Amino acid sequence: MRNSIIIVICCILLSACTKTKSNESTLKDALNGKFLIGTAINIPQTFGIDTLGVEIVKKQFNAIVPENCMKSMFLQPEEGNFYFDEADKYVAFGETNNLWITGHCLVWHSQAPAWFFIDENGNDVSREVLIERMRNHITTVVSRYKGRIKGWDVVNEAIMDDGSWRQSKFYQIIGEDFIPLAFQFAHEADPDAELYYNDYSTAIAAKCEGIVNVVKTIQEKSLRIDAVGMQGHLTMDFPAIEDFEKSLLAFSALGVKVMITELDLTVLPSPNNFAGADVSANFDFKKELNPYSDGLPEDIELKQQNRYADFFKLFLKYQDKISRVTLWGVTDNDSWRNDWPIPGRTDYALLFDRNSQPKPIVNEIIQLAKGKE
Ligand code: 9MR
Repeated sequence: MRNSIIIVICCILLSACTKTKSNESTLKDALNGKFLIGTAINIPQTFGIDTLGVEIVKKQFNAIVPENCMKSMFLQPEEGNFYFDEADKYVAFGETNNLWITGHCLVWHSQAPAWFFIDENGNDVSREVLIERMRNHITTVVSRYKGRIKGWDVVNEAIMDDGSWRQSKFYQIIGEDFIPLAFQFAHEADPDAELYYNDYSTAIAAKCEGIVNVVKTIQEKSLRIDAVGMQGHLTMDFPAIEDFEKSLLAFSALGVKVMITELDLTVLPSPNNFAGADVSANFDFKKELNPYSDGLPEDIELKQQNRYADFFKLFLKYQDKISRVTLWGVTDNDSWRNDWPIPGRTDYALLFDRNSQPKPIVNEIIQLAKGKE
């Protein structure tokens, strides 16, 4: 008799647990109908080697972007020799798992192969040659994934923090026109694909204004542009959320969607208050700049959680203007923040920890999305 009572109690407890489990929400379920929730994926995830990472992607996210494998130095390391193995695998991963697939990025001053800008003598190519190389690269890549890649970061990071033009080879050789031309070529290759301009530190007013002008130029030429990607490489004190909000509204007022791309939040001290995401920045390693190598203190974890929550509250407030929010990596292990702008640090920038477990912020976002906070 006693045994059967114990068995009944166990059964009730078990069923209660199972019930809680099956009621457990995920990011993509909770945010369904508001905006897509995406993540960058790396090569081990693309190839299914990082099985825990892949599980998180499938369970929690409904959109992906390739962290590296579609940059031009990887796709076309030598003129005319395209290497698509990893990009093909990336697109197949997205299709198999029913994810919104973004391509990143067609035109970027960084991670472009050196040959792109020079002739056989090492001199800068002419404007005509560079336009032709840009057309060929964009056309080849976009046509290959026509109808499969749903949106492209066409131009990445062309404006400086002060609003001026970045003196990239694209700008120096072609002039301001390189942006509308890139959008034109991408649209010609896949008229149904969404096209985006993507940049970091967009909350800086001058930079925001520079980007607004870029978008207007594209629109004045009646070219397609669907969204501005506000890269969300946040620090604990940059940017002020009010500034982020102002920029979000300025972009939205142009009649395009806003996407929060590349979201992560470093908890590490910035050397010389450095912020942004300029990949060429590099500072020497110092022990005091790597304070959490043995674990993150609870108070810092909570501060980070609150700051993440504040940003998600903002995203939810403007869900009608935002089409996608994408994290720049799955777990803290994957994050580029561990190696930038100082190599070899231990950062905690993402939503899932080094053991592939969701941090408390994941549930908080879910509750916020359900309107429970
Ligand atoms: O996270 C990416 C890192 O692994 C690469 O080494 C780096 C250079 O290609 O690019 C990082 O991703 C960048 C993105 O493509 C564009 N915006 C800034 C991102 C962080 O640097």
